[in-house]
Amino acid sequence: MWQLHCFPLCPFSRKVRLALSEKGVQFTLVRENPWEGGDALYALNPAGLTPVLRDPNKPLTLADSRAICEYLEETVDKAPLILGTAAQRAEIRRLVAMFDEQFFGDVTHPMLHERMKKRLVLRTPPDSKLLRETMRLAHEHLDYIDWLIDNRRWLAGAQLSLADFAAAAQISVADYLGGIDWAGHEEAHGWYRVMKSRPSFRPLLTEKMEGIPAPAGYSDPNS
Ligand SMILES: N[C@@H](CCC(=O)N[C@@H](CS)C(=O)NCC(=O)O)C(=O)O
Repeated sequence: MWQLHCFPLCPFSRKVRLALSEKGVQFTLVRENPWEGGDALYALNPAGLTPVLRDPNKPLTLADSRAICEYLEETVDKAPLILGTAAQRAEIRRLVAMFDEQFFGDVTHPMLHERMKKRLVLRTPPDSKLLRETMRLAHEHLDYIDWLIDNRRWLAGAQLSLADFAAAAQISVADYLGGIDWAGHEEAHGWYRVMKSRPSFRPLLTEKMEGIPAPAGYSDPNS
């Protein structure tokens, strides 16, 4: 069976977990703390990053969430997530890249640093000025999701796609860390409630990161 090396608040691992579940692929979780720089993770992925997806029986080791999702798309027929015409697939990939890079850089990464790493590893208080700027940038990203949902059924078009899972994975981590304020974002909030209510999302929402409690409403699909 596949083993996914990850930690609960890794947004890229969450995207892979959602893709695996949507496609009905069985997997188990193997806990990694990439910030510890352990040799075992570097042996699996020379970049030292999670996620890594490994099948010890084949043996086959895949690293980088986009490479992993593309592999799953090419090898599992069920529930295509990069679908449609070439232009539609390009739009899905554009949005996946945007959430993986811009949203992560502007919002998820600073939230993880300020509210997870400083608490668990560095043992220093968060920088409130930086957190305010992160929340401001989160609003800009949510404005764009509002616009997409005003104009499309799902983020990339008429079909549910990997773009929705990439975005929801990033938002779910930022939300766990208190970085999402839905005020003024009815469209984005409605879309996220639908994503949260999918069976593939349930295991993510009930999982906890030790030492960091999730805020009220985080795991409630109606909230
Ligand atoms: N492009 C990579 C990014 C992976 C990544 O940045 N993973 C983070 C965790 S969210 C990591 O392992 N960071 C190393 C650290 O925290 O020291 C992917 O899509 O898989």
